[in-house]
Amino acid sequence: MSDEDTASILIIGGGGVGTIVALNLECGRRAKVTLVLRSNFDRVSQDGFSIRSVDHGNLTGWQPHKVVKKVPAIVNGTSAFDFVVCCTKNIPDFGPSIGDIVQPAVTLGQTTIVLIQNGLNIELPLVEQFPQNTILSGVSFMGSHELEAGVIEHDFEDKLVVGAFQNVSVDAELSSAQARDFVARYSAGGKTVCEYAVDANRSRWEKLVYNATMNPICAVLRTDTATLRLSNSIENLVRPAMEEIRAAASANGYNLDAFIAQRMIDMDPMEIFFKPSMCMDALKGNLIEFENLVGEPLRAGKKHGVAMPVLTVIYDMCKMLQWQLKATREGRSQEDMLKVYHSSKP
Ligand SMILES: *[C@@H]1O[C@H](CO)[C@@H](O)[C@H](O)[C@H]1NC(C)=O
Ligand SMILES: *[C@@H]1O[C@H](CO)[C@@H](O)[C@H](O)[C@H]1NC(C)=O
Ligand SMILES: *[C@@H]1O[C@H](CO)[C@@H](O)[C@H](O)[C@H]1NC(C)=O
Ligand SMILES: *[C@@H]1O[C@H](CO)[C@@H](O)[C@H](O)[C@H]1NC(C)=O
Ligand SMILES: CC(=O)N[C@H]1CO[C@H](CO)[C@@H](O)[C@@H]1O
Repeated sequence: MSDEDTASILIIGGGGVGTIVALNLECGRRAKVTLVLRSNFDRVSQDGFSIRSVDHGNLTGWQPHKVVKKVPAIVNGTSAFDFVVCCTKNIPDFGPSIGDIVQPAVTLGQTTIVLIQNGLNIELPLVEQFPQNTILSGVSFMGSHELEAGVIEHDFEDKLVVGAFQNVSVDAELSSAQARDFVARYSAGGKTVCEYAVDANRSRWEKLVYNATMNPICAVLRTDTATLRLSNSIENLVRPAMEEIRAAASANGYNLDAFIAQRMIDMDPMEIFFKPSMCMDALKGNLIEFENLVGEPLRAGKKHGVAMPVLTVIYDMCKMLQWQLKATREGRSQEDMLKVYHSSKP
């Protein structure tokens, strides 16, 4: 553990969002950041990051306190880290779980785990795996991506909402104090907006009005949000899907305002023909985050009897798209696929 004023923070994931989170925490001088990199490790450990940021200006050769290639394991039961922050994509239908990824660096009952990821209910598996640790829920509104290894373009201002995820076995006051502490450290540089929220679920639902609808529809069609508007697909497809999310949010205790669908429809300037993140992932052949962005809100709505026919179709389209992406990545042949199909039949 480090002294009171400088927390030792491990950040997992040094892509668009994780790198800016690291940069912002270090610029406040109340955090010493170790950043876990994967594909860009060689490039960054040699030359540092090249960053073009709306909040921080242009930097070349930037590195946090330390970069590492894999999640460091705790030594002799004491964690070197006050916070472990996860900024990776969250794809529960593939690969190791987020809990297993953070696990080596977490001291039970001590380390605070922060998720800065998209989607609903992503905290639940962590609460189950680490019932004695504080889990913080972070919702980021920044726009930032990696153009090539180690080159980051941060073009939409950082705004982060952080709240404690409540669990009976962790003292509520302690966990909200930890949320406020993280917010203070994140705000210390004075270059970004970071807000404490009693309940970050509300921000998650708000984001889903866009991310469970426009985002997957663009991914399935490999198109942009301007094209959805130009082709008159809003009234029969996009808006009804958005209203289903609003109804599901309301059934779960979060009343979103009546104009939120229109705001989300108008959000991206037409001129930029914006392709949302899931579409970019599909175009690059990466897997999509559809379970937490579409599946969870769908299940949460249905649990309360909300009719969600449009979201159900979007969800199944995503399932097919994910299946296609996996088959391509794994180079499965049609013959192999049929073999699996026939052998799984009774
Ligand atoms: C950063 O670099 C870009 C070109 O790469 C330039 O257009 C922009 O003005 C620079 N911004 C600052 C704050 O220096
Ligand atoms: C861990 O504990 C063992 C036994 O107490 C000790 O020999 C070793 O030096 C410790 N390692 C570190 C890195 O502190
Ligand atoms: C807290 O975590 C425990 C252990 O996983 C779980 O049984 C319990 O339901 C959780 N409580 C809340 C309020 O989420
Ligand atoms: C957020 O929603 C989940 C269920 O989806 C619930 O367990 C949790 O208590 C809610 N609120 C907070 C502050 O965590
Ligand atoms: C992962 C994801 O879907 N992110 C998108 C969520 O919505 C914002 C806009 O609110 C997009 O910028 C992200 O790409």
